[in-house]
Formats: sequence, structure tokens, C-alpha cells
Amino acid sequence: MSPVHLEILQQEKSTRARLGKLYTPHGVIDTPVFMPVGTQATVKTMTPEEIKEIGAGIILGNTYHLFLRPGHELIREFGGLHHFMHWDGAILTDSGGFQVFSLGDLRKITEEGVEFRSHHDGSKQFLSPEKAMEIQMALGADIVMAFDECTPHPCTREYAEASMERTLRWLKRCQDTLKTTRTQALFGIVQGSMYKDLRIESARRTVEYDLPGYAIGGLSVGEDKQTMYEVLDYTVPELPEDKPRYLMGVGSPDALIEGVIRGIDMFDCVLPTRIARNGTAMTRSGKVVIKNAEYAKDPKPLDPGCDCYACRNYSRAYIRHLFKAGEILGLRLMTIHNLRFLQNLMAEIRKSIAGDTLLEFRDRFFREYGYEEE
Ligand code: PRF
Ligand code: ZN
Repeated sequence: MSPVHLEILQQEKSTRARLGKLYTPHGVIDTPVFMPVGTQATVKTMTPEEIKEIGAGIILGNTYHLFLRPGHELIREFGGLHHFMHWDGAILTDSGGFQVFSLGDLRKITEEGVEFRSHHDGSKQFLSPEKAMEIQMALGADIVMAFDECTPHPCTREYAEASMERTLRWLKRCQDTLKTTRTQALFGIVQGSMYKDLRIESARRTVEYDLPGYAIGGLSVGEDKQTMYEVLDYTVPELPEDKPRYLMGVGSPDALIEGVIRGIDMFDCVLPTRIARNGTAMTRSGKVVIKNAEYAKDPKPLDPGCDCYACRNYSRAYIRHLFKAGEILGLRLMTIHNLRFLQNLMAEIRKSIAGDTLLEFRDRFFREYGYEEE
């Protein structure tokens, strides 16, 4: 059996949402799950103990960044990413197939792979399906992602089709390279831009590889949210019921709820941690921009409904002061809060699936929070 597998506990009757347990070599994770992002072998500003305390059991790492610095060979020498960063929970590593393609003019795509210039020193580098697997084998993540191309948006049909075909050929090379390992699970990535027939074909042909899990890539790349939800509406039914489904790079509260309703089990995004460091807290009544003058004398916690360390102990006025004064603790408290907010949101989503009330939960949540504009 694959080192990673999903047990489905309940299928909601009124939506495609499922409640499950994701078994990994580093623990069992309740799904649907949001995975905090630890791009450079750290969830920015947080210790692993703090990540545990907010309730996360799985985090993300990045092939692209760790390959360039400190280098995957060094991490291998330290016994892999888990040991190197002192995290004993589960880890999923992304393949670099997104970061490299975000470099724009700094990269050149061929059948063999992608040549690019390092964002650190401009040095010439190369990533291919084989190289991305070699790096992820050295990092030792529980779940490794196939090396794909995330097409830009908008994108012509011709380009989307050619790119989708290449991503499928690359998947074969990823699978062949990884065959030797018995402890890491390879997830394939569905592409096809916003073209229905391409998405469906990409999903069907990716599923033929009989992988332990499937991701939907190429979304949240600038299209509007309704378009993303439509793509999910026709893509998810092509994926097997009994395998985890991962929507890459999505983490706004409304998209998490809408994604779960459409049958997604896993999500990741830099959004909660990034906006935290910019001084924005997610709360049940919407966003709190902590530097705003209205919070200068506000004795309330960031979110009166939250049980995180920041909300249990500190006022908005104090956290605003930390931000105004440029104090690091401000970044830490906001990050703890936003990550805990999303963990609590996912827990409520799971409870709603169990009670067959997810649509009611969505409507109530949206009334209180307001729709996201991003
Ligand atoms: N591919 C990979 N990583 C990703 C994406 C993708 O399409 C996205 C798209 N939102 C985020 N991260 N490999
Ligand atoms: Zn909080």
C-alpha cells in the first residue's frame, strides 16, 4: 500500500464534501485540511512547537527554494527536511513547477526541463522532472509533487494544450524516477488552464498513472473566483473518490469553503502568513488591518471568537503598537492568529460535513465575514 492514503469517514449528502483521515508516515491528518507554507524550511516566524500548538499536522516545503539554498545535498546530510528543521509532523514538498514558471523572462522551457536564473545571484540553473524528484527524495517529504507547468492566465488554447501534454510526459518521468522509494507518495497535478475539455482530459490521463493522490494546479492564477469554482465543478468528478484531492495555492476563507463543497481535501497558501506579516488579521467579522487608527485604544483581542495564544493574551492596541514600533513579536502574534483562524475554520467545516450542514455554515460564514476581494 502507498505510504499515504485517505480514509473517507463521511460523504456529505448535499455537496461533494468529504470528511476523512489522511494517513502519512508522520501522522494522521483530519481532512479537509489547510497546510501552512514553510517555503524555506520554516513557517516564517514560527517554531515547530508553535505550529503544532495552532493545530497543524502537515506543512509545505519548496523544492525550488531549498535547492538553491541551502541545497538539497546539505539537507540530505542532516537526515532530510524533518530533521533539518526539527518538524516531526508530515511534510509535502512542491516540485518547483510553479516557482520556476513565475520567474517570467528569467526561464526557458524545453522538453528536457526548465533553465532559469537564480533569484539570488543570477546563476544559471536547471530543473527537470528527474532533478525535481532527486531533490524531493533528498528532502524526504511524505508527499512529493510532480514537476508540472502551471500555465499563466490568460493562456491560449494551443499553449494550454501543448503544456498539458508536456506535463503528462513529465509525470511519466517523475514516476519512473521515484519508483525506487517506498516511503514517499507522488501526487500528479491536473492542468489545462480554463478549458473544460483540456481539464477533463488532463484529469483522466493523470488518473491513468494510478497515483496515491491528485492535485489541481493552474488555478488562483488571476482568473476570477467563479471561473475557478466552475473548473472545480467539472474537474473534481474526474478524480477517483478514494484518493486525496489537493487544490494548490488556495487559502482565502471563502475559497476554502467553496473548494471543500466541490470535493477538495487539501489546500495550501502563503496568504494567511503573508498578510499576517503585513498587519492583516483574518477574523470572523472580516479582516482587521491592525495599523488602522481605530485600533489604537482597542482592548479587544484580534478576534473575540479565537482561542489562539495571541487572542488569549494580547489586545489589538498592543499588537498595533508592536507593528508601529517595528517589533518582531507583532509578526509572530499575527502569524499565530491567522494560522489558528484557518485551523479553526477547517475544524468547523469538518464538523459541518459530519452534520450535513456545510451549505448552512457557508451562508452564515459569508454573512459574518463578507466575500473576499482578491
Ligand atoms: N503547480 C505547482 N505548484 C503550484 C501550482 C501549480 O499549478 C499552483 C497554482 N495555484 C500553486 N502552487 N507545482
Ligand atoms: Zn487568534
